[in-house]
Amino acid sequence: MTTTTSYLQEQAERVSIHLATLLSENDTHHALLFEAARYSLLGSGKRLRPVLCLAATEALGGNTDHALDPACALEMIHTYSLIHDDLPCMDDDDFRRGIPTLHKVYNDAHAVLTGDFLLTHAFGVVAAAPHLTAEKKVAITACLAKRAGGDGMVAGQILDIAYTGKKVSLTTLENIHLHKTAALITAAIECGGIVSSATPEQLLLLRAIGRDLGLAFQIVDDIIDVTASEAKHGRTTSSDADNDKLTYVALLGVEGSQKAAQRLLEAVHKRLQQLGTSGDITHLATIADLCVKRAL
Ligand code: GRG
Repeated sequence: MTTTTSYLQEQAERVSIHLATLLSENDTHHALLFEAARYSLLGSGKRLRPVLCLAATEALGGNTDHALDPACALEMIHTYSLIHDDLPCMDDDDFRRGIPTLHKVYNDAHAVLTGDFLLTHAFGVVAAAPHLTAEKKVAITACLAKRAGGDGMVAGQILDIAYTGKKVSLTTLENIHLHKTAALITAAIECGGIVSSATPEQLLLLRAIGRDLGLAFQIVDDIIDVTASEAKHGRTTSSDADNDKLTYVALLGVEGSQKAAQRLLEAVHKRLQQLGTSGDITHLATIADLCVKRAL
């Protein structure tokens, strides 16, 4: 059996290869747009959301080849959100995935349009997926629209901006991150369930797993933001603090945040056991562990 790290690497590579085919280098018609999209998309992302989609498909006993297109659509939506989030009107970041942000290489307008293109292309990829029934394509489209849009990630980003620099309660912070971060992670797991024809009860469990794992992922992101800054700069200020963002660490401390992430992870494992599936939950379970124990 492959280890979790090699499973992750293999599946991430599988996703990257398929992504490259979905954004052809040979499209000379729209070369500038495709080149910019490829710059951001084919870089060094962890591919967490697509790999979660594949692992959830496996957990429910489905065929992961059939999940590859929705998995890539998720990565396109995630990458668009990063491109827009890095713009001067949002977080104003100069580097992403170890390379200069897209608007630094091209310009702000080009970055906005490349993000728009990746978002729309994602839905085109789902519509054209060769192995999915029309019913599954509709269910995946609805799921992606809900979790990436006004009831998910975009709503979370709006809340995040509205509360920047303000004092917020733990409940408000949780609500921001449930939308901004956990919604797309939930979509990844849910799409795996749809591909594998999960029952309504299993879909409910998958949604709860996505919610808890997404929140745990964000809490760990906040911890890494502080601890990496400490290790790197010998100071407790972080990029979140620099951007006047409230974090779990600011509200709960590092230890309290670690405990909260651990509690969420335990809930994820409990629900995975309740799925009652004939599929193999091993990889989904170990990726969940990695989300909480990661250092990046
Ligand atoms: C602009 C609509 C819109 C939304 C932006 C994703 C996002 C919402 C903002 C990015 C800022 C941020 C730190 C969000 C929290 C989620 C998160 C940790 C994103 C980074 O995801 P990773 O770690 O990144 O999976 P890679 O590069 O590995 O894919």
